Amino acid sequence: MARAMSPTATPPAAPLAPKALRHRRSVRRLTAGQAELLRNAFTASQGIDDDRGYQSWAGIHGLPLPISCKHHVELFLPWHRAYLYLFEKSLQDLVPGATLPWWDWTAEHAEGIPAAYTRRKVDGRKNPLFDSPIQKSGRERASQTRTTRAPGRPGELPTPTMIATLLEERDFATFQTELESIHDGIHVWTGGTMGQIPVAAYDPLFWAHHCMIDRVWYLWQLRHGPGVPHGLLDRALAPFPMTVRDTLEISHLGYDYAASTAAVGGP
Ligand SMILES: [Cu+2]
Repeated sequence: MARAMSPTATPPAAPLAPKALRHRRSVRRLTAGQAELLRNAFTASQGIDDDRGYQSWAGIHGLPLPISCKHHVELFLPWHRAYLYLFEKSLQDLVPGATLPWWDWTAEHAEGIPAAYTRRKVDGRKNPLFDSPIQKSGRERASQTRTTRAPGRPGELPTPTMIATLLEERDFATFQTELESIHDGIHVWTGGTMGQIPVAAYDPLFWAHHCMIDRVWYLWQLRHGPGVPHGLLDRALAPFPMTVRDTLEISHLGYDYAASTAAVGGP
């Protein structure tokens, strides 16, 4: 409280108080402090064995069975939005102020995977964004104890023009199918764990990749509105307690995408 309230002033009604939005930012624009929050949150999550921890969250996407993620179906974008939203909340329970950053692979066209994810150590400590263990029940093969990557050449990543063209598409179903196909390409380009759906989400880079996908959907919604066919709105996004309708407005979910030109704003 910065100012004392006069005794006669009416206190503001709580439900009308504006909800503070948490800003997701580009990986390359994180301040040192924001990057540290992110690493601390991943380290904390990776250190928890029960269903609040990283292994459990990663396992929802693929192995252990059932494989819940929605790919190549009409719920691809809403399902992954719910997934990221709830995982991000789990991180914020551990480290308040942590938000998922996006990996803008179009801007990384010349560099490939952002340095925040490729350094083994930061400040003498293990970098939790570099890799992650894969729990026993999550492995496709016994030897698959940790995540790996085998990226292609940076020049093979999508260009900004490809995304600009995609954003002109008016039809949601077409847009979603094309965005998913670009998304598939990044998984394959990254290689290793990310290249295989049953284990992809164990790689910490998965979340930054999907954050970019979610952001591109948001940019599309800014232009074209919700756009999702009516018949989909009440579809459930199992195993999450959410429907497609719940995912349409990101400000209702308490987050926003920071403009890519600045990294300002509170957590
Ligand atoms: Cu994916």
